[in-house]
Amino acid sequence: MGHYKSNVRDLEFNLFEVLGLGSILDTGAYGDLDADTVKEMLNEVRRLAEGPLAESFADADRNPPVFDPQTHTVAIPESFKKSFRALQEGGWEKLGIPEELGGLGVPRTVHWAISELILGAQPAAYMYAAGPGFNTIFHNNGTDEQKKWAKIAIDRDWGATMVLTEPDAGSDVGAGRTKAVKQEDGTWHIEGVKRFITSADADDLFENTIHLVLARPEGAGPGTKGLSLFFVPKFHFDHETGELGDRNGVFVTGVEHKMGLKVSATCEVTFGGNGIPAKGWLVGEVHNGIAQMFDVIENARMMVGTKAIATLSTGYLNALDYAKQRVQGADLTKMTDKAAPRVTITHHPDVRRSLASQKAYAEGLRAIYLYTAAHQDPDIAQQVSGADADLADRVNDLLLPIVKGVGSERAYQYLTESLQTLGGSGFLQDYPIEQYIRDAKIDSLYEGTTAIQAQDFFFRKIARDRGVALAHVAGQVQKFIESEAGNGRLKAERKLLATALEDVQAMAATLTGHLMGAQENPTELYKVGLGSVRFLLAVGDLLIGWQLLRQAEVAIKALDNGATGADESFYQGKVAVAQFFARNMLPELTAVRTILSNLDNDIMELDEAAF
Ligand code: ST9
Ligand code: FAD
Repeated sequence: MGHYKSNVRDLEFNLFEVLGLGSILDTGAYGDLDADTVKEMLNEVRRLAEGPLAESFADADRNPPVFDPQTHTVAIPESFKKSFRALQEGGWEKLGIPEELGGLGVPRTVHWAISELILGAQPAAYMYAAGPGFNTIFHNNGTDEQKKWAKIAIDRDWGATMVLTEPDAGSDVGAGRTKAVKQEDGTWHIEGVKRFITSADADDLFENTIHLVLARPEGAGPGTKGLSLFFVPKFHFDHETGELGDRNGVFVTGVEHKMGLKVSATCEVTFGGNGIPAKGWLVGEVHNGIAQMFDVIENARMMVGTKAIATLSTGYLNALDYAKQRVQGADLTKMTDKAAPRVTITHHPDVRRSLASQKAYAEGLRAIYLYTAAHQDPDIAQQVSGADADLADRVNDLLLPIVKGVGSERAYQYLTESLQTLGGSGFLQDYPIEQYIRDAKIDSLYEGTTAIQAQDFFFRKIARDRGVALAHVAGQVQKFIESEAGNGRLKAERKLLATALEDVQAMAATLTGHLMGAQENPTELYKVGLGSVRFLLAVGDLLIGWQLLRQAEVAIKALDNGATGADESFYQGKVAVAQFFARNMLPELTAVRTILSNLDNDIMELDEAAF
């Protein structure tokens, strides 16, 4: 048995019992795809994930990629390559792309549910498999001619990268100095050094790799708006047939030694500077680089959040498995009886508190990424929240920093609880959790750190949106609060949810007040910066509480309808965990509200020397 423990039952519950995907599929909106086929797909990928994908998880960690500076290549462990090929043979890396490009055209909810299984079992395989997705985005943004290249790249299974970061341009992408020099034939020469580029070399996994690179054309303005997006292949190729030609002047010049996610090669990449120019093509022949790159970033942020949540879920299920078997100590009520029978640790209240917290965040966050995915398809959004296409888009935008920022922070936080459940054994490499923690830490860092997610959430997704998407989601929460959900059994929890909603609305008003105040007094903005991560996490908790209670409502109905056996336990677990979260986590938002309402700039005025 490999390390990975999936939760297909919960995925199916979300898709079919909560989001009602079955009735949409029944309309024929997704061709022949029906609920049974989706369930078969989930189970097929589960087998792949628990078997061939999971198999190389530890080996690829202990034997990370090796860089050869002579050849500018990276050697990836054979065990991992075998896993990757199993993924590719199943064609799963093309799942989410449109049918006309060779994909299956499934709803985004199905795409992300299946992605969770891959990301939980072998996250780096998902990264190396970015080619078809990235090339779809290139296709969408490209000229008619470039669309053909994208199709070639997809058909030939080429790898792909997203290339933004430089030594002096991390969060501040607009500080990038890599330049683009226009050539007489209409192409560009890219010159500069990028760092931290995922999958920039991939051993022999692909015959070619295409890089989507942000660079500044000579004479262009400063900041992100002066950047343009270029298509830079590793090997030139015949633009009609795809046949490979000469090596292009883009070379990997280093590979990082990392804390986790080691088998995902993180590369320094030098454009030009090796005697061969790095030739690139301006994507779409328009200078609109940062907006085009954000098409990639939005998908990658969704991926990172889903990866973190997938890891928390398998961490929790591994901890649960261990807790059910580990015998240690007596029941607390018999603590003075030294001869009392020893019990499994699931009998200890603190272990139960911890397991319930892990379960709540794993399942609550899963519900959130799937609710977000539901707003990536207008027809599904309409059914799920009544949003039209424009509003669905805004809701998706609003929720992406929650999926990414809250998903990564809470996953890392609660994975330490998973480890703690195993006691000292959790610290050992005999169990996967220490690796989960190391592999998941990156999720709060790349694709925009949590601070960046929190600012994006407040300034762009709320203030700039004039609160439209937030009001829509808050309206959905309010509707639930006012409903009779739970048939009398969730009354107290809906009240707790009502308080949490009020708390979050008060926090939003406080931060908005500081934003307005900044017109008069610019340092008021510091208060937004001081409060924004807490606010992001608070909204995350509100939405998790709401989603868990919605699930509890569905579960209560199923129990009332006479669910038995494993189903009965599943639904009981849903009700219990929703109540646990409402009673144990939601009240904390009142304290956060108080903290945010008392923000001051003292810490900003403190001399650096005093830190
Ligand atoms: C990285 C990669 O870390 C790590 C993992 C790689 C894994 C690869 C595999 C992935 C597989 C995924 C599969 C996908 C499958 C796809 C399937 C498809 C079918 N939303 O606020 P301003 C734009 S990579 C949208 O003034 P600053 C917008 O155009 C490195 N657009 O920003 C805007 O103009 P306007 C990741 C947004 O102050 C313009 O930017 N690095 C958004 O100039 C300027 O906006 C980072 O993430 C948005 N949320 O710059 C950097 N925000 O306003 C983090 C901005 O006119 N830093 N735009 O609309 C930031 O995000 C900064 O806030 C900043 C600031 C750079 C945007
Ligand atoms: P910095 O930007 O220097 O941030 C340092 C600290 O300061 C952080 O805590 C941050 O939150 C904080 N901070 C910075 N600016 C602000 C601000 N304005 N407000 C508040 N706080 C702030 N990049 C790519 O282009 N392509 C890739 O494929 C890719 N893959 C990666 C893989 C790995 C393993 C790693 C580690 C990185 C990868 N990156 C990639 C780069 C990644 O996106 C950046 O590391 C990330 O955006 C943060 O930039 P930085 O490391 O320079 O940190």
